[in-house]
Amino acid sequence: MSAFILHHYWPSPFAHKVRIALNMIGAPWTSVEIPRVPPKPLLMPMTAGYRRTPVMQVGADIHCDTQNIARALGEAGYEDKLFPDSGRGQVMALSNWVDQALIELAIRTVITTSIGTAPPEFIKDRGDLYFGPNWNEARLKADLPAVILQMSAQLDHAEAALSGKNFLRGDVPSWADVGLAFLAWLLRGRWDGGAALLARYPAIERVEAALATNASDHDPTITAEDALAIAREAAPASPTGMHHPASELAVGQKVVIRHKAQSSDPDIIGRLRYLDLTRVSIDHESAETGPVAVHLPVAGYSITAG
Ligand SMILES: N[C@@H](CCC(=O)N[C@@H](CS)C(=O)NCC(=O)O)C(=O)O
Repeated sequence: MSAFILHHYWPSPFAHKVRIALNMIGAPWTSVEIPRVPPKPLLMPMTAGYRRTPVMQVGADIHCDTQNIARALGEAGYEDKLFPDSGRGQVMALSNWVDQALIELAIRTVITTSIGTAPPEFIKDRGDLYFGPNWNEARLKADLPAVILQMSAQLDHAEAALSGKNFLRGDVPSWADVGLAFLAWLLRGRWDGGAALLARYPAIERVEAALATNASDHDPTITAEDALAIAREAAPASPTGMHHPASELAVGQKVVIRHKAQSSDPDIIGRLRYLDLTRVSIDHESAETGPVAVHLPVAGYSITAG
Protein backbone atom coordinates (compact mmCIF):
# COMPACT_ATOMS: atom_id res chain seq x y z
CA MET A 1 0.00 0.00 0.00
CA SER A 2 1.11 3.60 -0.58
CA ALA A 3 3.12 5.25 2.15
CA PHE A 4 1.12 8.48 1.82
CA ILE A 5 -2.32 8.41 3.42
CA LEU A 6 -4.26 11.60 2.76
CA HIS A 7 -7.03 12.31 5.28
CA HIS A 8 -9.39 14.51 3.27
CA TYR A 9 -12.82 15.07 1.77
CA TRP A 10 -13.18 15.51 -1.95
CA PRO A 11 -14.57 19.10 -1.98
CA SER A 12 -11.69 20.40 0.20
CA PRO A 13 -9.61 22.96 -1.76
CA PHE A 14 -6.49 22.53 0.41
CA ALA A 15 -6.79 18.76 0.05
CA HIS A 16 -7.06 19.31 -3.70
CA LYS A 17 -3.81 21.24 -3.55
CA VAL A 18 -2.09 18.12 -2.21
CA ARG A 19 -3.93 15.85 -4.67
CA ILE A 20 -2.66 18.03 -7.56
CA ALA A 21 0.87 17.87 -6.13
CA LEU A 22 0.78 14.08 -5.69
CA ASN A 23 -0.37 13.73 -9.28
CA MET A 24 2.28 16.19 -10.53
CA ILE A 25 5.14 14.36 -8.83
CA GLY A 26 3.76 10.89 -9.61
CA ALA A 27 3.65 9.70 -6.00
CA PRO A 28 1.30 6.83 -5.18
CA TRP A 29 -1.18 7.64 -2.43
CA THR A 30 -4.25 6.39 -0.69
CA SER A 31 -6.83 8.26 1.33
CA VAL A 32 -9.28 8.27 4.19
CA GLU A 33 -12.46 10.32 3.84
CA ILE A 34 -13.06 12.52 6.85
CA PRO A 35 -16.09 14.64 7.85
CA ARG A 36 -16.38 18.18 6.46
CA VAL A 37 -17.19 19.63 9.89
CA PRO A 38 -16.26 18.47 13.39
CA PRO A 39 -16.55 16.19 15.22
CA LYS A 40 -13.80 14.13 13.59
CA PRO A 41 -13.50 11.32 16.14
CA LEU A 42 -11.36 9.07 13.97
CA LEU A 43 -8.94 11.82 12.92
CA MET A 44 -8.43 13.97 16.00
CA PRO A 45 -6.81 11.18 18.09
CA MET A 46 -3.97 11.38 15.57
CA THR A 47 -3.49 15.11 15.36
CA ALA A 48 -3.12 16.40 18.95
CA GLY A 49 -5.90 18.93 18.29
CA TYR A 50 -5.27 20.01 14.69
CA ARG A 51 -8.68 19.99 13.00
CA ARG A 52 -8.08 21.28 9.51
CA THR A 53 -8.02 19.41 6.22
CA PRO A 54 -5.93 17.81 4.81
CA VAL A 55 -3.67 15.77 7.06
CA MET A 56 -1.08 13.45 5.55
CA GLN A 57 -0.13 10.33 7.48
CA VAL A 58 3.04 8.35 6.88
CA GLY A 59 2.94 5.49 9.40
CA ALA A 60 3.07 7.17 12.81
CA ASP A 61 4.19 10.54 11.40
CA ILE A 62 1.27 12.90 10.99
CA HIS A 63 1.83 15.92 8.74
CA CYS A 64 -0.49 18.90 9.17
CA ASP A 65 -0.86 21.97 6.94
CA THR A 66 -0.07 21.85 3.23
CA GLN A 67 3.06 23.96 3.71
CA ASN A 68 4.52 21.22 5.87
CA ILE A 69 3.07 18.45 3.69
CA ALA A 70 5.06 19.89 0.75
CA ARG A 71 8.22 19.69 2.83
CA ALA A 72 7.41 16.09 3.82
CA LEU A 73 6.90 15.10 0.18
CA GLY A 74 10.19 16.77 -0.70
CA GLU A 75 11.98 14.83 2.04
CA ALA A 76 10.41 11.61 0.81
CA GLY A 77 12.32 11.93 -2.47
CA TYR A 78 10.26 14.40 -4.47
CA GLU A 79 12.29 17.57 -3.78
CA ASP A 80 13.33 18.08 -7.42
CA LYS A 81 9.81 17.68 -8.70
CA LEU A 82 8.21 20.06 -6.21
CA PHE A 83 11.05 22.57 -6.08
CA PRO A 84 12.89 22.28 -9.43
CA ASP A 85 16.33 23.85 -9.93
CA SER A 86 16.99 23.97 -6.18
CA GLY A 87 14.31 26.63 -6.06
CA ARG A 88 12.69 25.80 -2.74
CA GLY A 89 13.02 29.32 -1.29
CA GLN A 90 11.39 31.08 -4.21
CA VAL A 91 8.76 28.42 -4.64
CA MET A 92 7.74 28.50 -0.96
CA ALA A 93 7.64 32.32 -0.98
CA LEU A 94 5.42 32.32 -4.08
CA SER A 95 3.22 29.60 -2.69
CA ASN A 96 2.77 31.39 0.65
CA TRP A 97 1.88 34.53 -1.28
CA VAL A 98 -0.79 32.63 -3.24
CA ASP A 99 -2.25 31.21 0.01
CA GLN A 100 -2.27 34.53 1.82
CA ALA A 101 -3.03 37.03 -0.92
CA LEU A 102 -5.34 34.96 -3.09
CA ILE A 103 -6.73 31.87 -1.40
CA GLU A 104 -8.00 33.83 1.58
CA LEU A 105 -9.98 36.12 -0.75
CA ALA A 106 -11.23 33.17 -2.81
CA ILE A 107 -12.43 31.36 0.32
CA ARG A 108 -14.16 34.52 1.50
CA THR A 109 -15.90 34.84 -1.88
CA VAL A 110 -17.00 31.20 -1.95
CA ILE A 111 -18.30 31.24 1.63
CA THR A 112 -20.10 34.57 1.18
CA THR A 113 -21.85 33.41 -1.99
CA SER A 114 -22.79 30.08 -0.33
CA ILE A 115 -24.83 31.81 2.36
CA GLY A 116 -28.42 30.69 1.92
CA THR A 117 -27.54 27.52 0.00
CA ALA A 118 -24.88 25.76 2.12
CA PRO A 119 -26.05 24.26 5.45
CA PRO A 120 -26.09 26.98 8.14
CA GLU A 121 -23.88 24.88 10.44
CA PHE A 122 -21.25 24.73 7.69
CA ILE A 123 -21.32 28.53 7.23
CA LYS A 124 -21.11 29.03 11.01
CA ASP A 125 -18.17 26.63 11.35
CA ARG A 126 -16.22 28.17 8.47
CA GLY A 127 -17.07 31.74 9.50
CA ASP A 128 -15.65 31.14 12.98
CA LEU A 129 -12.62 29.40 11.49
CA TYR A 130 -11.69 31.97 8.85
CA PHE A 131 -13.11 35.31 9.94
CA GLY A 132 -12.55 35.46 13.71
CA PRO A 133 -15.15 35.84 16.45
CA ASN A 134 -17.00 38.97 15.27
CA TRP A 135 -17.94 38.13 11.70
CA ASN A 136 -21.50 38.31 10.46
CA GLU A 137 -23.25 37.41 7.23
CA ALA A 138 -24.44 40.95 6.41
CA ARG A 139 -20.88 42.32 6.60
CA LEU A 140 -19.49 39.49 4.49
CA LYS A 141 -22.08 40.25 1.80
CA ALA A 142 -21.47 43.99 1.94
CA ASP A 143 -17.72 43.44 1.60
CA LEU A 144 -17.95 41.07 -1.37
CA PRO A 145 -17.55 43.56 -4.26
CA ALA A 146 -14.42 44.99 -2.61
CA VAL A 147 -13.07 41.48 -2.00
CA ILE A 148 -13.50 40.65 -5.69
CA LEU A 149 -11.61 43.82 -6.64
CA GLN A 150 -8.76 42.78 -4.33
CA MET A 151 -8.73 39.30 -5.77
CA SER A 152 -8.65 40.58 -9.38
CA ALA A 153 -5.62 42.74 -8.55
CA GLN A 154 -3.73 39.79 -7.07
CA LEU A 155 -4.71 37.55 -9.98
CA ASP A 156 -3.29 40.19 -12.28
CA HIS A 157 0.06 39.97 -10.45
CA ALA A 158 0.03 36.18 -10.85
CA GLU A 159 -0.85 36.49 -14.56
CA ALA A 160 2.02 38.95 -15.02
CA ALA A 161 4.41 36.60 -13.20
CA LEU A 162 3.56 33.96 -15.80
CA SER A 163 4.27 36.27 -18.73
CA GLY A 164 6.38 34.52 -21.38
CA LYS A 165 6.54 31.31 -19.31
CA ASN A 166 4.56 28.11 -19.02
CA PHE A 167 4.87 28.03 -15.25
CA LEU A 168 5.83 30.46 -12.50
CA ARG A 169 9.50 29.49 -12.58
CA GLY A 170 9.86 28.55 -16.24
CA ASP A 171 9.23 25.42 -18.27
CA VAL A 172 8.42 22.96 -15.52
CA PRO A 173 5.73 23.17 -12.85
CA SER A 174 6.50 23.48 -9.15
CA TRP A 175 4.63 23.60 -5.84
CA ALA A 176 3.96 27.31 -6.54
CA ASP A 177 1.98 26.45 -9.68
CA VAL A 178 0.05 23.90 -7.64
CA GLY A 179 -1.14 26.90 -5.61
CA LEU A 180 -2.53 28.64 -8.72
CA ALA A 181 -4.11 25.41 -9.96
CA PHE A 182 -6.05 24.76 -6.76
CA LEU A 183 -7.06 28.40 -6.56
CA ALA A 184 -8.56 28.16 -10.06
CA TRP A 185 -10.23 24.82 -9.17
CA LEU A 186 -11.84 26.47 -6.15
CA LEU A 187 -13.04 29.59 -7.99
CA ARG A 188 -14.35 27.72 -11.03
CA GLY A 189 -16.03 24.93 -9.11
CA ARG A 190 -17.58 26.76 -6.19
CA TRP A 191 -18.47 30.26 -7.29
CA ASP A 192 -20.76 31.08 -10.19
CA GLY A 193 -18.63 34.10 -11.09
CA GLY A 194 -15.43 32.02 -11.13
CA ALA A 195 -15.33 30.98 -14.80
CA ALA A 196 -15.90 34.54 -16.05
CA LEU A 197 -13.22 35.96 -13.76
CA LEU A 198 -10.66 33.31 -14.70
CA ALA A 199 -11.31 33.87 -18.41
CA ARG A 200 -9.50 37.21 -17.99
CA TYR A 201 -6.32 35.36 -16.93
CA PRO A 202 -5.37 32.94 -19.75
CA ALA A 203 -1.92 32.08 -18.36
CA ILE A 204 -3.45 31.02 -15.03
CA GLU A 205 -6.01 28.95 -16.93
CA ARG A 206 -3.15 27.24 -18.79
CA VAL A 207 -1.50 26.28 -15.48
CA GLU A 208 -4.88 25.06 -14.21
CA ALA A 209 -5.36 22.86 -17.29
CA ALA A 210 -1.79 21.53 -17.26
CA LEU A 211 -2.04 20.39 -13.63
CA ALA A 212 -5.67 19.27 -13.65
CA THR A 213 -6.00 15.97 -11.85
CA ASN A 214 -8.63 13.35 -11.71
CA ALA A 215 -10.09 12.22 -8.41
CA SER A 216 -9.70 8.58 -9.39
CA ASP A 217 -5.92 8.80 -9.91
CA HIS A 218 -5.07 7.18 -6.59
CA ASP A 219 -5.07 3.89 -4.72
CA PRO A 220 -8.42 2.78 -3.28
CA THR A 221 -9.59 4.60 -0.18
CA ILE A 222 -8.96 2.89 3.18
CA THR A 223 -11.05 3.17 6.34
CA ALA A 224 -10.23 5.54 9.18
CA GLU A 225 -9.97 2.51 11.48
CA ASP A 226 -7.32 0.99 9.17
CA ALA A 227 -5.39 4.27 9.23
CA LEU A 228 -5.47 4.34 13.04
CA ALA A 229 -4.21 0.74 13.08
CA ILE A 230 -1.35 1.70 10.72
CA ALA A 231 -0.35 4.48 13.13
CA ARG A 232 -0.56 2.09 16.09
CA GLU A 233 1.60 -0.53 14.43
CA ALA A 234 4.27 1.97 13.34
CA ALA A 235 6.65 4.16 15.32
CA PRO A 236 7.47 7.75 14.39
CA ALA A 237 10.39 7.71 11.96
CA SER A 238 11.09 11.45 11.99
CA PRO A 239 14.09 13.03 13.74
CA THR A 240 14.19 14.59 17.20
CA GLY A 241 16.22 17.56 18.45
CA MET A 242 16.53 21.34 18.62
CA HIS A 243 17.84 22.90 15.43
CA HIS A 244 16.72 26.46 15.99
CA PRO A 245 19.42 28.92 17.06
CA ALA A 246 17.02 31.49 18.49
CA SER A 247 14.53 29.41 20.47
CA GLU A 248 14.73 28.69 24.17
CA LEU A 249 12.28 25.81 23.97
CA ALA A 250 13.67 22.39 24.87
CA VAL A 251 12.95 18.93 23.54
CA GLY A 252 10.51 17.11 25.85
CA GLN A 253 8.90 20.31 27.12
CA LYS A 254 5.13 20.78 26.80
CA VAL A 255 4.24 23.24 24.02
CA VAL A 256 1.09 24.85 22.69
CA ILE A 257 0.84 25.50 18.95
CA ARG A 258 -1.81 28.00 17.93
CA HIS A 259 -2.97 29.33 14.58
CA LYS A 260 -1.66 32.91 14.31
CA ALA A 261 -4.84 34.29 12.76
CA GLN A 262 -7.88 34.83 14.97
CA SER A 263 -9.87 31.65 14.48
CA SER A 264 -11.78 28.93 16.29
CA ASP A 265 -8.99 26.38 15.70
CA PRO A 266 -8.34 24.40 18.88
CA ASP A 267 -4.84 24.51 20.38
CA ILE A 268 -2.45 21.75 19.40
CA ILE A 269 -0.66 20.48 22.47
CA GLY A 270 2.17 18.01 22.98
CA ARG A 271 5.79 17.53 24.02
CA LEU A 272 8.34 19.19 21.76
CA ARG A 273 10.10 16.58 19.65
CA TYR A 274 11.87 18.67 17.03
CA LEU A 275 12.19 22.30 16.02
CA ASP A 276 14.03 23.89 13.14
CA LEU A 277 13.49 27.13 11.28
CA THR A 278 10.49 25.89 9.33
CA ARG A 279 9.07 22.84 11.11
CA VAL A 280 7.83 22.04 14.59
CA SER A 281 7.12 18.45 15.66
CA ILE A 282 5.49 17.22 18.85
CA ASP A 283 5.11 13.82 20.45
CA HIS A 284 1.52 12.84 21.07
CA GLU A 285 -0.16 9.68 22.26
CA SER A 286 -3.73 8.39 22.21
CA ALA A 287 -5.35 5.06 22.95
CA GLU A 288 -6.33 4.75 19.29
CA THR A 289 -2.87 5.45 17.82
CA GLY A 290 -0.19 4.85 20.45
CA PRO A 291 2.75 7.27 20.15
CA VAL A 292 2.74 9.46 17.04
CA ALA A 293 4.72 12.51 15.94
CA VAL A 294 2.63 15.47 14.74
CA HIS A 295 4.36 17.93 12.41
CA LEU A 296 3.40 21.52 11.53
CA PRO A 297 5.06 24.44 9.77
CA VAL A 298 6.47 27.21 11.95
CA ALA A 299 5.27 30.00 9.62
CA GLY A 300 1.69 30.91 10.46
CA TYR A 301 1.66 29.38 13.95
CA SER A 302 2.66 30.60 17.38
CA ILE A 303 4.64 28.05 19.39
CA THR A 304 4.88 28.69 23.12
CA ALA A 305 5.77 26.80 26.29
CA GLY A 306 2.63 25.11 27.68
N1 LIG B 1 -3.10 26.48 6.16
C1 LIG B 1 -3.84 25.27 6.03
C2 LIG B 1 -5.29 25.58 5.66
C3 LIG B 1 -6.16 24.34 5.63
C4 LIG B 1 -7.65 24.68 5.59
O1 LIG B 1 -8.08 25.77 5.96
N2 LIG B 1 -8.42 23.70 5.13
C5 LIG B 1 -9.86 23.81 5.15
C6 LIG B 1 -10.45 22.87 4.13
S1 LIG B 1 -10.01 23.27 2.48
C7 LIG B 1 -10.38 23.36 6.49
O2 LIG B 1 -9.62 22.84 7.28
N3 LIG B 1 -11.66 23.50 6.74
C8 LIG B 1 -12.19 23.04 7.99
C9 LIG B 1 -12.22 21.55 8.16
O3 LIG B 1 -11.98 20.79 7.21
O4 LIG B 1 -12.51 21.12 9.26
C10 LIG B 1 -3.16 24.38 4.99
O5 LIG B 1 -2.36 24.88 4.18
O6 LIG B 1 -3.35 23.14 5.03
